[in-house]
Amino acid sequence: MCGRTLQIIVSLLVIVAAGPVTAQIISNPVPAPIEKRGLAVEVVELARLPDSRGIRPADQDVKPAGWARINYVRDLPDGRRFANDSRGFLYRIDANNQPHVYANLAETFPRAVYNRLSSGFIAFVFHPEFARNGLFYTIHAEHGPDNPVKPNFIPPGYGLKDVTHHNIVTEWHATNPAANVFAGTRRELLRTAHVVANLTHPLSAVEFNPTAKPGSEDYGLLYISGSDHGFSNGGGPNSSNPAQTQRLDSIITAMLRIDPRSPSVTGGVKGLGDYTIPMANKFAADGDPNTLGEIYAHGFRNATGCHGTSTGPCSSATSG
Ligand SMILES: [Ca+2]
Repeated sequence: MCGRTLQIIVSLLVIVAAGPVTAQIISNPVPAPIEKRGLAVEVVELARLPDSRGIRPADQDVKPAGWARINYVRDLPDGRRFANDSRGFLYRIDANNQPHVYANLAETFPRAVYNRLSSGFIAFVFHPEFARNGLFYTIHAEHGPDNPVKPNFIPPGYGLKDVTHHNIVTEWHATNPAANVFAGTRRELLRTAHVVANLTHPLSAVEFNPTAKPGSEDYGLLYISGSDHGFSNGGGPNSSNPAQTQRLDSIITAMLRIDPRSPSVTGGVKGLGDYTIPMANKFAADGDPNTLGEIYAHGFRNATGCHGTSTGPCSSATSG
């Protein structure tokens, strides 16, 4: 009896021990233990963005008491520093840490929606060759109903009548990249639709791989987000819909990697929007028209961006 019990316990231990090995689907990219080496981080107040409280009604502002709503701070190689207030302003912060409006997205996009934590003017990034080509990229969100612009992508099975919000990726072209106030043109790259009640988990990041060098495969390719467009918990009858999150004919939960140049310029393959599919992407060259070529990785609920590292072009954390 005692022997059988021991045998059962040993069998269970073997199963328990084998569990993590069989469940492991990726290798640990940082196998060595993390060592503490005495580094410390000191936080110093450098700049304060202008007070943007009250620029719109309280019910259209997710945090009306917040002085400003900063999402990103980016530095250009020429030394200029920029930060965005998601209420719709891109600021240049001068050498004395004083902010100046570089571009006014609140004025440019009157249909923008500001009532969620990630909303309004959500993200921006400069092209690695901004000094020469004057290109930078933004994400903002708009109200869907009565919007005169049609999305490039609506989740499969839904139609225009279901669309609640739009997620928009825009390319801006500064005529003079050295100018301290934006003047130039812009072009819409991609517009995707939410069909859940709230603007939950919108497109929220645009990034270039900062470690990519000119001539390398990843150079000049734009990474976008990794978002379930609220299908986990965005509210209303269309949320809590796991079937929407596991398809390769859809960008729901997908991090995208695109060549932001129009196919009319590159002569390459057009994506959902006005950009070119990089043929190095896994689903671009798989010979399957039902898998979207702009998908770089998928399965994200709400990725927090895509950051170049020494171990690869992109590392990201996802919440939830
Ligand atoms: Ca494909």
